[in-house]
Amino acid sequence: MLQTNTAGTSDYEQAIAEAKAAIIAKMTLSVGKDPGYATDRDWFVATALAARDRVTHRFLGGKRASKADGKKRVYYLSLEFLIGRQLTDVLYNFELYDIFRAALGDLGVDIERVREAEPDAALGNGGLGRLAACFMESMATLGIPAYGYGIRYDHGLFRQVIKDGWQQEFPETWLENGTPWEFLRSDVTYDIRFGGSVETKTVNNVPRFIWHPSEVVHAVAYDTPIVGWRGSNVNPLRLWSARAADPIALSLFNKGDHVGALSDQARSAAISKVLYPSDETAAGQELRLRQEYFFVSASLQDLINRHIRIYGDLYSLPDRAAIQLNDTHPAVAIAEMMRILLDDHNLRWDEAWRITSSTFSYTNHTLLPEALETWPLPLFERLLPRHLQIIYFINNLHLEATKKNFPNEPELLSSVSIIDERDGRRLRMGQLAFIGSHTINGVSALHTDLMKETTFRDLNRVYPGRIQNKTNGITFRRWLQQSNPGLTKLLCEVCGEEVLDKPELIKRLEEHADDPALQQRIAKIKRANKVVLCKIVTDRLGFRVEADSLFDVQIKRQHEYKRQLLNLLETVALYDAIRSNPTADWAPRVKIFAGKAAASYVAAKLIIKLANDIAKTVNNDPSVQGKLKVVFLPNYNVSLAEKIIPAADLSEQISTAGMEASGTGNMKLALNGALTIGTLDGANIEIKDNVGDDNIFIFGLTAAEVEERKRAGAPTATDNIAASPMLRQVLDAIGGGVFSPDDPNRFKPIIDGLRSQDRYMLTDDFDSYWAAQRRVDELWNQPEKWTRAAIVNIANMAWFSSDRTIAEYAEQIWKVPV
Ligand code: CRA
Repeated sequence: MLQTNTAGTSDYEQAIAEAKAAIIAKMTLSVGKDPGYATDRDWFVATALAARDRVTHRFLGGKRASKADGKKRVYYLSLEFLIGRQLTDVLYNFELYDIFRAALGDLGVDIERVREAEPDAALGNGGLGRLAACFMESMATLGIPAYGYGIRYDHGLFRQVIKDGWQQEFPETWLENGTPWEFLRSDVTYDIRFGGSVETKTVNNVPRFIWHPSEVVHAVAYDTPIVGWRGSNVNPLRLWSARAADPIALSLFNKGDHVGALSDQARSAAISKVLYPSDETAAGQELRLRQEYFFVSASLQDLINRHIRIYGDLYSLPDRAAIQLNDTHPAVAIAEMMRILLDDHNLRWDEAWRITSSTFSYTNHTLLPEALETWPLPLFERLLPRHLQIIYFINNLHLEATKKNFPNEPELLSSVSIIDERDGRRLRMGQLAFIGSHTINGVSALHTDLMKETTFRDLNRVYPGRIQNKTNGITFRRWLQQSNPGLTKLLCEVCGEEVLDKPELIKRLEEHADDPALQQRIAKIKRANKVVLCKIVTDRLGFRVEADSLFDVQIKRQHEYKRQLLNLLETVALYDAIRSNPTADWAPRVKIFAGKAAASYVAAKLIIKLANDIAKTVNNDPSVQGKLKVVFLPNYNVSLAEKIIPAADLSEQISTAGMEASGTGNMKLALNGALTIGTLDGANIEIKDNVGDDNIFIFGLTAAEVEERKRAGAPTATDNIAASPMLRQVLDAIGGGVFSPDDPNRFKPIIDGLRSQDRYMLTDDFDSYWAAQRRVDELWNQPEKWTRAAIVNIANMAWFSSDRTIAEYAEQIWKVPV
C-alpha cells in the first residue's frame, strides 16, 4: 500500500514530483536551457545530473564510512572498462527508473529517447573490458570497498561503418560534449615520469638509485561513481587523463613558433587520446607502453598516498589493499611498486618484495601466443630505465632460486625467465606478473587447466598452487533486468521478487518447464523482443526480417579463432541445400552477425566483407525467401548487444576448442533464453554442465583432440575437404566468386588459407557443425520442446552471475569479507 502524506499525495506521486522538479532545475540552471527548446541530449544531461545528485550523497557517505572502518580495499587495474550507457543502469540500480520515466512522461518526454541520447562509454574492446565493467558493478553490489583504475580515453573504440560491405573505422567521440557522470578531481594530479637515466650513489654503504627522468606528464583524476544494486554502495571508477606539465612553451610561442609551443602538450595528451583497438593481439608500440605505465604509476601513487594517510606506513599494505591486474596490461605495476618502496620509501629489498608479492594478483585472459605481451628491452629501457634495473634484479633472484630448487633442469630457466632471449631480447610481461603475484587466475575451468599445461606449465612447477580458477560472470542487472524487462517481470512472478537479489531462485522456473501456459508466455516475451530487433534491422539496413524465423546470432569481436567463417560456410551450405531441396523441413532462419575487427586485421576484415557479400546474394534471391536471411548489423557495441541478446534464439559459440578463454556473451545469451550451439571451449563447458546435455548443441573436436591432431599433423585440411562433398562445394562457390561476381578472386585468400593451413581447423569441424545445425532445425520445428529447453537454460544460469565470481575473488584471492 502506498502511503498518503498530509498534502494528500502518495509517496510515489511525491517522488515523481520531486524528480520532475530536479530535472527542470538541472535543465535551467546547469544545462542553461528553457525546457521548451531542449533537445534529447539536453534532456539526457538534465536527467543524468538529477540522478547523479542522488548517487553523490551515497557516494560520499560510503567514502566516509570506508575511511573510518579500516576495511581492506580492492584496486582493480584495467586498461579497459567497457561500460556502455549509464543512465538506465544508475536509475535502475537506484530503483528510480519508474519514477524518472513518469517524471519525464509528465514533462512530455519519452525516457527511451533520452536514454538513446547518451553515447556509449566504449573504453574497451570486448570481453575483457566488459568483464571489468560487470565486476565494478558487482563489487559495489556486494559492498566491497573498491576502486577501478584506468584511462579516460578521449576516444573509445572506433565507430564501425559498413560501406559496400567493407568495414570502415571512424573516431568515436563520446566526450565531445562532456559527460555528466564524472567528477574532475584536479587536486588529485600526479607526476608521471619517463626516460632519462639512473644515477647510482652509495649512502652509508648502501647503494641508492636516483632516477633522472627526461620527461614529466601529469595524470589528472576523473571519478565516475559506480552504483551497486539497490543503491547499496557506490564505488569510484577513477580514470586518468594526461596533461602536459607545461601547458604551453611560452618562450617558443613568443618567438612566433605557435605550433612548436604546443607540441609538448600534444605529445603528453596523446597518452590518453585513444584506446588501442586491438583485441587479443599485443599492441607492441611505444605509445601503448606509455599508456600502461602512465595509468599504473598514477594509480599506485594514489593508493599509496591513501594508505599512508590512513595507516601511516606501508608495512601493512598487504593487509589493507588487494591489487588485481586485469591481464598483463598493468603488469609494470610490479616494478613500479618495488621502485616506490625502494627508492621513495627506502625499504629493504626483502621487505619491499614481501609487500609487493603479497598485494598483487593477476588474471590471465588468453593463451593465444600473439596476445602475450612482450617488450623489446631497448624500448623498455629508454622509457623506464630504473624499472628495467629492478626487473633484472627480480629475475636474477627468481632464477637463482629456481636453479637451487631444480638443479638438474637447466632448460627450465629459459622458460621461466622474465627475459626471452630468443627473438631479440624481450621482456615477458606474463612472467613478470606471475612472479610478482601471490595468486594467478584463469577465467574458466578449461582455460585454467590449459594455463597449467601450456603457457605457465613451468612457472606452475616453480610456484605450485598459485594458479586458481575464477570462471567469469555477468551482471544480471544490466544483462537481464534492464535489457529484458519482460522476462524479468515473469521471473518475479514465477520465482518471487527475491529473485532480483538471489539469482539462484531462477531455478524455480524449471519446475514449470513443461507447463504450456508458461511456455507460451516465454515464447511471447521472446517474440516481442524479436519484433524490437526487427525494427532495428529495418531502420539500419532497410530490409525486413520475420520475427517468426529462428534468430541465429553470432555477436562478438571478429577474430579468426572465433570462426565467424565457419558459420558463413554453413550459411552457404544451407543456402545451397534449401535451393536444391526447397520443400524439406528447414527452420526459417535469420543469421545475424555483428562485431568489429581490429583496424589492422586484414583477414578479419575480409571475413566481414564475405558476410556482407553473402547477405547481399542470399537476401536478394527469391528462391530462399522466408527461409533464409543474412544480416550484418554494423557498429556492435554494448547498447546494440542489449537489443540483440534478448531477441536471440540461437547463440553461436563456435571457437576452435582451447582458444576462447571463457566468453561472456555465451552467458548473456543463455540467460536470456537462447540455446547455445557451441564447441567444448571456455565457459561453454560449464554452461553445458549447468543446463544439461539435452539443452545445448555441442559439436566438434575437444581441446585435447585439437592438440592431438596438431601434434600428429593429420588428417590435413586436404583430407577433410576430400571427405566432405558439401564443404567442397561451398569452398568452390566462395573461392570461385559466386558471392563476388564484381571481383571473383576477392575471397581466394580465405579459401586458399583453408585448403592449405586451416590454422583454426574449420575443415575438421565443418561436418559436425552442419549436423548440429540440423539438430537445431529439428528442435525448432517442435516449438514446445524448443521453449522448454530455453526455459531450462534460463533456470540454470544463476551460477554465471558476476556476484558469484566476485564473491569467489573476494574470499579466495583478495581476502576481503563479503
Ligand atoms: N577477448 C577472452 O578471449 C574472455 C574475456 C574476459 C578475452 C574471452 O574469452 O571471456 O577475455 N581475452 O575474460 C582477452 O582480452 C587479452 O585477452 C577477450 O575479451
